[in-house]
Amino acid sequence: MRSVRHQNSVQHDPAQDSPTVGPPKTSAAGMPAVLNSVRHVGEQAGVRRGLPAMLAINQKRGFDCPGCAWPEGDKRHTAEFCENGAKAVAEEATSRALTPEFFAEHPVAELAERSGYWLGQQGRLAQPMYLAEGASHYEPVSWDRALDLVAEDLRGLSSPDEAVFYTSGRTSNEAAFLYQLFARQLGTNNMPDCSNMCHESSGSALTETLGVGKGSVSLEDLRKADLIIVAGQNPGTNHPRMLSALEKAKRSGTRIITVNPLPEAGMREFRNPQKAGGLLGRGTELTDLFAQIRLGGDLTLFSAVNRLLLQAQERGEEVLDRDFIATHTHGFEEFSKDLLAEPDEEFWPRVERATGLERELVERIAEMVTGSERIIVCWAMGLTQHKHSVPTIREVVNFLLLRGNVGRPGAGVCPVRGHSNVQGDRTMGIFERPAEAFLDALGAEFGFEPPREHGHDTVNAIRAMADGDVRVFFAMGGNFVAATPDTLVTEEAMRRVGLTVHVSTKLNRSHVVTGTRALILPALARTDRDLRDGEPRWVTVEDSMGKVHASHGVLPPLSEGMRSEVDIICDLARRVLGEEPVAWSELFDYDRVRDHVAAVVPGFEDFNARARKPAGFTLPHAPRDDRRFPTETGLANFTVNGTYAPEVPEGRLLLQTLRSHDQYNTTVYGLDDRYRGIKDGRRVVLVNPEDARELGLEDGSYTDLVGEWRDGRERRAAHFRVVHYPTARGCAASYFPETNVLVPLDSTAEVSNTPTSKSVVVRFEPDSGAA
Ligand SMILES: Nc1nc2c(c(=O)[nH]1)N[C@H]1C(S)=C(S)[C@@H](COP(=O)(O)OP(=O)(O)OC[C@H]3O[C@@H](n4cnc5c(=O)[nH]c(N)nc54)[C@H](O)[C@@H]3O)O[C@H]1N2
Ligand SMILES: Nc1nc2c(c(=O)[nH]1)N[C@H]1C(S)=C(S)[C@@H](COP(=O)(O)OP(=O)(O)OC[C@H]3O[C@@H](n4cnc5c(=O)[nH]c(N)nc54)[C@H](O)[C@@H]3O)O[C@H]1N2
Ligand SMILES: [Mo]
Repeated sequence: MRSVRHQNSVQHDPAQDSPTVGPPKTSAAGMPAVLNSVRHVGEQAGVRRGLPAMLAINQKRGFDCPGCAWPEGDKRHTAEFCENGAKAVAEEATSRALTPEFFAEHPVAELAERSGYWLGQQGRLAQPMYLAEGASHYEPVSWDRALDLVAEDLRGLSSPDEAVFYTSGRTSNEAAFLYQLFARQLGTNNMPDCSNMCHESSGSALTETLGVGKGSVSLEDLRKADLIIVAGQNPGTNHPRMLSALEKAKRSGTRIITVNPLPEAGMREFRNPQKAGGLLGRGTELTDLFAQIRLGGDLTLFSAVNRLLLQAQERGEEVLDRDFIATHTHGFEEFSKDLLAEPDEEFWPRVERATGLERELVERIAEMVTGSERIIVCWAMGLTQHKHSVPTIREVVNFLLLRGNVGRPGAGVCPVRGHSNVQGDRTMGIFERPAEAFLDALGAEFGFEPPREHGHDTVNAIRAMADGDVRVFFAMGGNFVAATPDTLVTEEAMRRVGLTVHVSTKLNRSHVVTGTRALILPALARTDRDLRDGEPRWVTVEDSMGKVHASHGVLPPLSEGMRSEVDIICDLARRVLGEEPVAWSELFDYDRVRDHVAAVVPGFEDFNARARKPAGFTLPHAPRDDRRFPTETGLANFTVNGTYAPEVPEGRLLLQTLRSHDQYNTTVYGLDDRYRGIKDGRRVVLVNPEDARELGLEDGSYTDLVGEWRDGRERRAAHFRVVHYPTARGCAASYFPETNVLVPLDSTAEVSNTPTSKSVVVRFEPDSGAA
């Protein structure tokens, strides 16, 4: 058997093994957030780079924050950022660069033993590096040679489907558009992206029910809402600027229901760091009602509320928007019949089991709903990463449709996106299952026939790699082997690829667990000034609310060896495909790229002119704009989803894998999770004290987590400190990527195929020791 060390495939430093734990915080932001921002920026970037960067974040002539996809309002503060935005910028704007000497000093085998945190701390990638077959070290290589190497392999494929083109969500619209054009001109739709692991369930559910896979609300709508439900989301850490929007809403009378297994500090009290009062510790209580739900209980909760609404209507209370239902929706009768079929004695015990919530609390939620004219539901990974995520989000849509809460001010769906341009990348065509209309328009604009067969998503790409069917793996950003599930399976799969190529900004695990040969291509990032022939270029991004705007880098790049993503794609594409029918050598000009986008992607007419407006422009959204629903029925669809509770055998808990306050996905900024009271370590598992007592897990003791899945294969994550924590009963929580080793590749959501990162059945075994 392999040693435990190798089973904990995302390596860690023993020095990080002894976290200290204090009580969780009950408020978020305030002065500690500001101090932390300053510390991170100071340590990484210094004053000379750090200060100009901080002043340009989210400003109209500055750059879009590389943190989350939360939109900017029209009025900007001088410092339009949050603590975690500051950390994202500090990480990118660092003044440390990785020299060829660094790679000469550290063999790849040694780098593979380092933690992701350590790798990221070493600095920005600064010149192309090549790992030859059988070599122990990366060596510097010229851009020409690097791109020739990739071109040779791509030209040598027996089918374009032997290549996979992954995308993470920071890529600009311009780069994403060219990247998908390149893959499709080459002849494949193998374009998995981080979205497959993120909001794919939202896209699937919303497209089927409303006809558009995106959110339907604006910042203005949040302020106008009477009720906002925040389910399965931790904005205090992951979308801190959303707290200012919620604070504004509260001030104009909005009520907030929070649905979460964890009492997250950010949803309790917010101390606005942009205001003197907030800095002095005067905060706003955000949550009016907290539903501490069990993991995976949301489908059942929304079904229960919907049933209460239907029953009230039957009693003659006019709680439904009957006009809206009659004019704009399809499937109401079937939905209503199904949800009312069971008698209460059978229905409610199931609700209580699945949600852990009492009937009385669900009834209070229903009362708040009937007392609210305008309702918005916000959600993130707590809703999207379960087996039944798509039915869950469809049921959220049912909930909103019942009272006509789509397509009018102050109401709608608000899936809160992760990466700062993940939504734009999909709009630009990064999708393994592109719409026919998109392919038609693309083919017509450039004069070629795009491939029609669907490509691999993230999970299927890993399967294809494991089967030895992938010869070139190309990643535009991201950290594929660390972000994906079933780490050991994925790493083995990656090692079967012939050539792995990563266009990246920072060193990560995917650079050290590679195919037979590997290339690292260093890219300019959001903060970097992008000059070509002395002329500055700028890109565009789309935020979570469908607003497109410009982003201008401001900092001089650390090294001349970095190139823009667009330049890398164009230079590679012309080597592989020549200049016909796509004139790749002309596409270094971003205005030209935008003209092509305008011709291919609906909503981008006159792109160049509109992107030059300081506030950008908002993409059309048929349900929001005119209550038009471009679904198969031409109406908004009610769907039948039932209820669902994940099965957890005796003596096991359901584990969610989530983010600490000091990380950005696989990028670890630091070792604290301030709001949850954790310091100096990441290998912790949060367990409800009652469950812990039953399982004999003492606070402060160490345990192994063992994943259970029907294939019987052992998945073990060793040496986690038990933390007694007020999470919902039956549930546990721990950080990713350390726990990705436990998420089975085959455990995915129905329809969306998203890994079930928020519901992993685990048992606890005695600590097998520090790695
Ligand atoms: N600073 C920072 N910002 C980020 C990121 C980051 O890593 N760091 N990542 C970005 C990305 S890519 C994304 S997708 C977003 C992620 O944003 P979030 O979705 O907020 O991130 P998670 O940490 O996965 O938190 C999931 C939340 O849902 C709750 N939850 C889990 N399961 C359930 C459930 O079954 N039901 C309910 N009701 N709640 C549940 C958890 O307790 C937790 O509060 O953030 C983006 N922004
Ligand atoms: N268990 C578990 N697994 C999860 C999740 C979970 O909640 N639980 N969440 C999932 C989610 S929501 C997501 S979105 C994925 C994230 O998956 P990914 O997007 O693949 O991962 P990141 O950690 O965001 O990628 C970080 C790397 O991107 C590179 N990078 C950063 N900025 C740029 C840039 O501007 N250009 C280029 N070219 N490269 C750049 C850097 O080299 C950095 O190391 O992870 C998923 N995995
Ligand atoms: Mo994400």
